[in-house]
Amino acid sequence: MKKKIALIFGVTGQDGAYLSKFLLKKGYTVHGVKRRGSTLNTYRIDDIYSDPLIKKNKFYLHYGDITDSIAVFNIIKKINPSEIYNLAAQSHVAVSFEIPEYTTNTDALGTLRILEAITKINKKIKFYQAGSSEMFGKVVERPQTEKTPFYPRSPYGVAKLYSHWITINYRESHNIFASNGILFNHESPLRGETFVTKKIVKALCRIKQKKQKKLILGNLYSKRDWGHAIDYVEAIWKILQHNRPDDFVICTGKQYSIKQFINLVAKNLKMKIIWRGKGINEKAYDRENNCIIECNKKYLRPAEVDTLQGDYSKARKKLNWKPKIGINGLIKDMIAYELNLLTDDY
Ligand code: NAP
Ligand code: F7E
Repeated sequence: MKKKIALIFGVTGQDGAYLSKFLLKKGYTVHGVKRRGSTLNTYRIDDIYSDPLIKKNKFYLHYGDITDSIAVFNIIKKINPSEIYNLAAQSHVAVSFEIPEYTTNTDALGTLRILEAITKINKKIKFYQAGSSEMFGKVVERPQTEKTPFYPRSPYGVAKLYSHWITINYRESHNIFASNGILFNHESPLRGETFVTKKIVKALCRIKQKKQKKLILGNLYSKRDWGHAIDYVEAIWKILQHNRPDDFVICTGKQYSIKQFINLVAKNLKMKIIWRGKGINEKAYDRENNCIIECNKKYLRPAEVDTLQGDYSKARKKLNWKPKIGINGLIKDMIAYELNLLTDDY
């Protein structure tokens, strides 16, 4: 079999870390692109990275930024990978309202830069684009499939939609193997700290151990179709191993509100919580009547995505993929990680 070389943009993120480990296990040589920062941003991949001079596995890092066309071109030319995974993005929906131009440069034009480099360097390189259920936004049907019309509700969603269509356009006009994953929310112990699931799990673990008093959230009633990142990186890989380039919805088919997610986390932690009040004044109290969760307008978005629920029938049929970890497995994994950190903290 020909040696497989993967190049991952966004290697330091949640999915980048899980995908790197998955591909290394499959025998790939993995190259990742990371941004230079004044602080270290490699904590999610430190366990697989080792000094190039004492290398144990085939994992290499390169400095780069997908807002920089020259860097993108030079890295692809130098590595000449068999597969490119574009996971790099300003991925926070709320933040995209504050920095829409930067979000567009990264999440939309970044994709164009990679695709254009592929057409100039080697049209045989396979390309994966990390699309999002945020493109469905104000959903026009339920559940959402590959055929559901898009209606993005944020600069992030709009930028991802550009990437979705430019990927299809390069596939059709340049005849390259370019595929879109349309991934619904997926979480894990490695999820960024400002996303709602991680915020909830971390805070409730800390509150239970009396290391924090309160958690402040925004909208408790939006609904999401949450899966585990471990399952979703397998789907990402399968998308590029399919016999032809195509687009796939990846999800669990189940949805929960933020409030239901909180209740499930509390139940797993054996914490009793009582809800009182309505709207922005809704609060949760513990057994001793201390307020442990409240809402603040600061965390509401200018436009919300109220409900997401996908249908993964196409991925099941064509990729033989289905999610293995349900919401309770996900929550247990996230809680175990946080409690372990708190133990290390003593
Ligand atoms: P994440 O944890 O936020 O990781 C994003 C990665 O992109 C990080 O490695 C980040 O680097 C990098 N990045 C950001 N801006 C960049 C730039 N200008 N140049 C190069 N790299 C840059 O996101 P994730 O949850 O792993 O998601 C992976 C991808 O899937 C993203 O494109 C996201 O939009 C998309 N997606 C995610 C979900 C989800 O639920 N997780 C669902 C659908 C789609 P730093 O570490 O330096 O910040
Ligand atoms: O918000 C509500 C918030 O930021 C989920 C990204 O990975 O998935 C993610 O985007 C919901 C929203 O994820 C807080 O209003 C309430 O309705 O965890 P989130 P997201 O916006 O769904 C998609 C598929 C992606 O592609 C994105 O990259 O939770 N919510 N209170 C809150 N959200 C946050 N972040 N913080 C709160 O305090």
